[in-house]
Amino acid sequence: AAPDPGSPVKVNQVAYVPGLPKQATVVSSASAPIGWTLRNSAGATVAAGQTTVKGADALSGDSVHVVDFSAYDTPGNGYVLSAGGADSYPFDISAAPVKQLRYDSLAFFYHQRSGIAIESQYVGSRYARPAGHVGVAPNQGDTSVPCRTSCGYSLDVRGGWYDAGDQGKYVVNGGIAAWQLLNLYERSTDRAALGDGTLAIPERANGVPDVLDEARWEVEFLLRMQVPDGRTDAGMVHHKIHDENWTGLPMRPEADPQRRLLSPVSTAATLNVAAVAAQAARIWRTIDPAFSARALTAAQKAYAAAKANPNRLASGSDSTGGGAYDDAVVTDEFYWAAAELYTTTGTASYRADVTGSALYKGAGFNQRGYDWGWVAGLGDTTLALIPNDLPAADVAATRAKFASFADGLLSQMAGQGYPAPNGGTTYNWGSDGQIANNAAVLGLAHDFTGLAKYRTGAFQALDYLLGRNPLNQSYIAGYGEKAVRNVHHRFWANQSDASLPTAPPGSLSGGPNSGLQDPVAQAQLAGCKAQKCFVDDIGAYSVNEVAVNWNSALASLASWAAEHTGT
Ligand code: 9MR
Repeated sequence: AAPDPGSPVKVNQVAYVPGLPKQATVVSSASAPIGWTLRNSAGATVAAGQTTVKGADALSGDSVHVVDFSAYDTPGNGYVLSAGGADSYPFDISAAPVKQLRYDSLAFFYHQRSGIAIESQYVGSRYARPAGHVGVAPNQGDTSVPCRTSCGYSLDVRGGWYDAGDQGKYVVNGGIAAWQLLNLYERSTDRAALGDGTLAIPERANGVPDVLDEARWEVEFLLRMQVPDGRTDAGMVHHKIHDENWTGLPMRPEADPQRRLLSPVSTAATLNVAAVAAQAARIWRTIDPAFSARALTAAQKAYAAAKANPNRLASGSDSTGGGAYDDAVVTDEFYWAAAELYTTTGTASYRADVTGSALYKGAGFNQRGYDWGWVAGLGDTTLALIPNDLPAADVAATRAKFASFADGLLSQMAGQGYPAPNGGTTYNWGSDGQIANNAAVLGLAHDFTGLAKYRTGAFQALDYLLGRNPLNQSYIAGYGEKAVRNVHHRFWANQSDASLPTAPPGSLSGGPNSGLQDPVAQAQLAGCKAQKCFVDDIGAYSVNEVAVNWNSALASLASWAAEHTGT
């Protein structure tokens, strides 16, 4: 059976932000406006009005009306919106939850750490677990990992973050996630809010901003994936490391008995490390000069190796025991890596590679936004944000692309009953991650232009993720009355084993996927409209997994939103 769509009155179940637009969607086939009321927690009606008829909505198949209660702006808890005889879930008018979401979305990464005990003093006893994959039986990794196809060496690739609900570690995905954490720090207007002591992690009193400590956990792993000097392919980077065969579910990380193997090097992974290590080199220049220098050396070696090996594509059939993350086009990776190296070093050869790229001046965005397989927008973001010596007109042209991409998103959203910045009438695997990423671009467009419409669009995306959608589903664990619980995860597997926890607060589900690429989704969701192709079931991995690159997108959006509440 398809999931229950719940009340016809769909709201952001968590909070609308004071001073910003507040809209909800009502499922109704009435051809004329209907009345709505807003009640406070004492049951008193504090606002009332008429809906706007929107009609048939392609992404949901619903007939919808829109409620705009922006004029009511009194902070408080437990508001309920009613229309057509039905009540919404209760919600707040408050900036506090979005500020908390910044921290909870970042906390996800400590939970996902490999190679270190997750301690109850930071996460509580339910989420604590011993270190995974440090060579302690039954684990067979990750301290001396051989290659899947023989390479004559083993690497110590401990650490980093587990990718998702599986325990693989994939360079192209971990790299963009680390980049987003570093980028949200680079672009923050309130770095004190990201400083030391702001996250519950072991490094919370080391004098370094915690978001940087968290990202460094992954960067150190990425550097370990590089082929050492003196070996064939020195400087290139292995695409990924994961189990020889898929493990069952549940499977605590420390209990995983599978052999762990390195996949071959790839040009994409090599350029990904070049980009992220170059970004790290500039961020740690004064914080830790030795780490900065080590990162820069690795980045430059990686870039040179990739230029010498421009066509080492990861195999699409290397998907036993882990995802393939194959990518046939690496011009975007070359552009991104050159942009980071140039921004960090100012070196003429990197500059020439940036300005000579067909992607230069912001041809970088497409429907995939910031995606592990399409990274040009990451290069654009750095060139648009971080001071460099490029002509001012070129920087302006790059910035203008953010606004034009954002305009396209806003015009799509204007036609939708449940506005979400995701192009097309089908939704892809990880649509929630794409929505968060595109919303973060709306945020940048706002910052570059000062235009309020982009800020409105970015907050509307949060409304969608927090419940203003056809299934009344909050896709962020711990946020909202009907929040995801049973994400596809080997440790947060409460649905399979009651002794294990559900997903911790701030974890973002992958979200609706028209492709229905798992048996549970296929059995329950056949024929679904894009925004309804979702079920909160642990077996439904193509719609309800979590992943570092989706949570980094959410963290980027939440960090921006926390700084744009105006309160
Ligand atoms: O996010 C990935 C998505 O873009 C692909 O379409 C999908 C199928 O190849 O794989 C997704 O990544 C998964 C990876 O392969 C294995 N770990 C979990 C990832 C998130 O579901």
